[in-house]
Amino acid sequence: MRVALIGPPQSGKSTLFQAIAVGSGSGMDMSRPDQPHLATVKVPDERVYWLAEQFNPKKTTPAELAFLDLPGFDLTGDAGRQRAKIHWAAMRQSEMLVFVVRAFEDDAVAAYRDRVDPGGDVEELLTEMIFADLEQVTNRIAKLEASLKKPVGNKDEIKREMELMEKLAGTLEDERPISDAITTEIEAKMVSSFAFLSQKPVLIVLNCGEDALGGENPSEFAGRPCLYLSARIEEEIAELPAGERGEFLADLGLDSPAGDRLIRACYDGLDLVSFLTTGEDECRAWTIRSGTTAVEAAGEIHSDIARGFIRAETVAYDDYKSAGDMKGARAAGKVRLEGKGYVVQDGDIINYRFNV
Ligand SMILES: Nc1nc2c(ncn2[C@@H]2O[C@H](COP(=O)(O)OP(=O)(O)OP(=O)(O)O)[C@@H](O)[C@H]2O)c(=O)[nH]1
Ligand SMILES: [Mg+2]
Repeated sequence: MRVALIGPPQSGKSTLFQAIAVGSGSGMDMSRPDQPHLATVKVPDERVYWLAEQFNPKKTTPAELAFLDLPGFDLTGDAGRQRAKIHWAAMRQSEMLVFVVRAFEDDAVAAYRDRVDPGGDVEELLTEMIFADLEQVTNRIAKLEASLKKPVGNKDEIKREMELMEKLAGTLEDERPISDAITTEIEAKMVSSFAFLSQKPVLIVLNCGEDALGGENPSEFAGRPCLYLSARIEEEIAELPAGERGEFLADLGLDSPAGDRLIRACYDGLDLVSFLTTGEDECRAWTIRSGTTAVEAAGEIHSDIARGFIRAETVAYDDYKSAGDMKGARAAGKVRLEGKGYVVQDGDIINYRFNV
C-alpha cells in the first residue's frame, strides 16, 4: 500500500516526508528535489510493542506503509502542467493521495501564486485530478467507438462499458470526482484497472504555522478529512532523541507527533486494520483490508496456513492485555475458536491452527 504526497511547489511535502521517514528510522537521500522520493514507514501501534515486552521475541515487526514524495505541481502554465503530468502514473499506482497545502506565513519562502490560500490550492489539485481522469475517459471512449465499428468483438460488453464511460465523462465535466459516480460493486470492478485519480481517498494536510497547533482544529477541510500540522516542527521532533520528544510536544500542547497521526490517518483512510501474531521468534502486526476473513488473513502469513486452515484461535488485544497472558485470557473465557469465514477485527491476536 502506497500513499502519494502531492501539492503546489514549496508547500512542505519533502519536509514532512523526511520527518516521517526519519521518525520511523529510515535515512533519506533528499539531494534531488525534482525527483520523487520513496520511503517505507512504520505504522505507530503500541500494541505490537507491548506484546514484544511480554514475549521478548527475536524480532518485532510493526505494520508498514509506503510514502511517495512527489515534486510540487506548478499548474500556472503549460510547461509546469506537462512536468506535473509525468507523475500521474506514479499517483495512479498509489492507493491514496495526501494533498499538502501551505497555510503558514513566512516571507522567506516564496508563495505559490503569490498568496497563501489552502482552499484555492486544494480546489486546484482536485480539478487537476478531474482533468487527468477526463483525459483517460475520453481516450477510452474513442477506443470503444473504434471497436464498435469493427466486425469482431463482444458488442454487448463494449456497449456496457461505453455507457459507464459516458456517465463518468458527464460527472467529470460537471467537475465532480469519479468517486461520486461509481455506485455499485460491478461499476467499481469495471473501472478498477484505470486507477482513476479522483476515485482515490484523499487526506488534506494543512501545513500551518506553529501558532495554529495544539488547539482544537476542524477534522474536515473542503469536505475531506484533514490534519493540521507544521512540517517544520515535525522535522524538529524527528531529529530529537526519542526521550526528549515528549517534553517538546507537551510545550506545544500536543500529545503525539503529527507525523504519527498522519500515518495513522492514512492507514484508516485506506480502510486497513491490523491483526497480531505473537511468539518467541516474532511479534508482528499484519496489514489487511477491513472485512478480511480469517482464512484470507491466514494467507497473508503463508499460503500453507490458509490451505490447511483448521481454526483461528483469537483473542482481542484489550482482553488479552487486561487478562495479562493467554492463560488468564482463557480462564476469563475471552479466547475464541473462529472458523474460516470469521471477519478479522482490528487488534485481534490470532494463533492459527492448521494442518498441511
Ligand atoms: N515557516 C515554515 N516553513 C516551512 C514549513 N514547512 C516547510 N517550510 C519551508 O518551506 C520550504 C519548502 O519546503 P519543502 O519541504 O522543500 O517543500 P516541498 O513541498 O517539498 O517543495 P517542492 O518539492 O519544491 O514542491 C523550505 O524552505 C522549508 O523549510 C513550516 O511548517 N513553516
Ligand atoms: Mg519536495
